[in-house]
Amino acid sequence: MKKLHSLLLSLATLVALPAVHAAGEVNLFGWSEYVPQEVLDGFTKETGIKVNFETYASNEELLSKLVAGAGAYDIVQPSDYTAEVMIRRKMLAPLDRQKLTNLKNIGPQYRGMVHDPEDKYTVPYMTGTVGIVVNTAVVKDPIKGYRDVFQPKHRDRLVVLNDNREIVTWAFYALGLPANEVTAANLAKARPVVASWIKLVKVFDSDSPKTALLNGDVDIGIVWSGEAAILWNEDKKFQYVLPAEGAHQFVDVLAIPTTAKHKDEAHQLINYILRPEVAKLVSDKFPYTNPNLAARRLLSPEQLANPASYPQAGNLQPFRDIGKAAADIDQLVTDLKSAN
Ligand code: SPD
Repeated sequence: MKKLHSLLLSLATLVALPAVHAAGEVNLFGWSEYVPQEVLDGFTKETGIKVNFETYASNEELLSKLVAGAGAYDIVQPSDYTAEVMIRRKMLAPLDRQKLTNLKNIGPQYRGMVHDPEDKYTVPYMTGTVGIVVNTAVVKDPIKGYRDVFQPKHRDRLVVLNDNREIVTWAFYALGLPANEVTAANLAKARPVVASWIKLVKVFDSDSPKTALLNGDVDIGIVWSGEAAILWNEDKKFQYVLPAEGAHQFVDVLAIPTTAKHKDEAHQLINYILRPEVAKLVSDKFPYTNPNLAARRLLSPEQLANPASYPQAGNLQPFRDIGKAAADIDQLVTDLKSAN
């Protein structure tokens, strides 16, 4: 009888094997054009853990898909202000610091930031700015800020991010309004400005705004700094300008949703990405500002001299959680785009 029992136990272990295999995967939901496939392949090669990777192009898309597919994602990559929203809504799990031994590589200036003051839920992945790219072979006038970009003479020569919060905030900056004071009165002031700007845009693209510039379809863009850095690497005629009126500085983070089913694997992947040589691969492919100072030490002087990746100065401001006003921004831009 004892023998039969132990046989049954061993059989049960065998039957349970697929469950062990199922734990050997991790579902990453990240920004498009941001996580090199070779990083994920390197992790799988070393650990045997399969990485399923889905992408999004805006924080709003991340939030809605995460709510709809709760449990489907183990790591997400929100921007700082969206992480703030997720922490408030209890959508993020506290991180186990003991499993994140490489956290020490993140620079002190990127720790204890306003979106996660105790570094309880988030790990900085990449930081960057939103600025203007000018094809200086074509555009000879000085472009210093948003009002220089959105001029009738540039109609159909512009690409901008397809990001409602960004677009409305550019109008706030141009009007001298604080970026995070999204009141009904301020939105009413921004509305005619955004309406006139939208009419001039040829391409709205958050995934790869560089493409329209590279193809020569447009001459000026308002884009993520990493996109601008790639353009500058391609051709020095693509100059990056941080708008004088103010520019958005973001920190995109890695975090684990409370609903994640593979939290241990998620910690392993985050810790892997925090390795200097792995974080360097991210910079090589997507040259944003790397908050991993140990990785930065591995970059070439040319990489560090890229003015879009590592800008010298600027009037930089972070976005904050603005609660329900985010929906008002979406409504405003959706209305104006459909009226266009
Ligand atoms: N393709 C990667 C883009 C990353 C942009 N993150 C910043 C978003 C701020 N709204």
